[in-house]
Amino acid sequence: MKLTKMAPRCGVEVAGMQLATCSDDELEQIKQAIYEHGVAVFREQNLSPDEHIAFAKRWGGIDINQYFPLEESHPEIAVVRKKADQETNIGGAWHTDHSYDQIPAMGSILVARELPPEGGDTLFAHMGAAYDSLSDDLKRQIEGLEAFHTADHVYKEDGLYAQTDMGKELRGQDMKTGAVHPVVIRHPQTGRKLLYVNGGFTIHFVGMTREESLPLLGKLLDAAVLEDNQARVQWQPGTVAIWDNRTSWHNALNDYQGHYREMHRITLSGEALAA
Ligand SMILES: O=C(O)CCC(=O)C(=O)O
Ligand SMILES: [Fe+2]
Repeated sequence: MKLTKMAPRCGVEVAGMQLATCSDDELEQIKQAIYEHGVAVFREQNLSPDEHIAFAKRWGGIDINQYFPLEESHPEIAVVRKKADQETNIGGAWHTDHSYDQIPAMGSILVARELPPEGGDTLFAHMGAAYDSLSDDLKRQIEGLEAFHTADHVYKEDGLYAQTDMGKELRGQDMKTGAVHPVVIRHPQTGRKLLYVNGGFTIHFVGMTREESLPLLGKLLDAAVLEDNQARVQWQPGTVAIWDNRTSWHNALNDYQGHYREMHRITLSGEALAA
């Protein structure tokens, strides 16, 4: 097994191993690499849906996504699909998954099933590098601060997705979500300080209105997506990416209009987050 960094501050490419048959020792090494680098890419895996689920179960619990369509014969698998005649994609802005849950998902195992001829890459950004890049003054301002996260404005009946041609595909319009997390968390395994606010689901800081929060939130979001802290996953048939929602954010590029793209996602359970 060989690990190679994808970019100076984010991501790692893992060669010389098959997820379907890896040893416990290899699994442990992969876990640590993902906790540390935020995302790992594995090529030429050709995981069947059953192998996808079996591997996820070796990692830990599976969280069923409440919004995306599920794979009919394997309901543990969410289908992240954009049809050729759809304009909107899933996850096409910087975000981290499930931060609106009190116990957010640890991460996801995303398998490429059908790719457009070109484009459809996914960008990742490292939230430890993002935190490190903040000025001392900003770090002081957010010390001890907490923020409120929800997904209701995104998925509800008249929410952001409902106003697009993705609206009909999604479930869970009547779900109510909301969670408070520290703005700076410590990674549960590595102990590294990570910025934990995102543009998709973070609404306001605790004790401040949305309007009062926006200037500071904007500064943090700008710092979070500095290009120096990013890595880009270019998918190929057989590619699998596994990411850590605490260490990284992601952004699915929507630059393949007129083409079909389908990914299979299993969401891994996480733990409560603390400063
Ligand atoms: O399609 C992708 O590359 C990622 C979409 C996304 O945001 C997700 O599956 O969580
Ligand atoms: Fe996502």
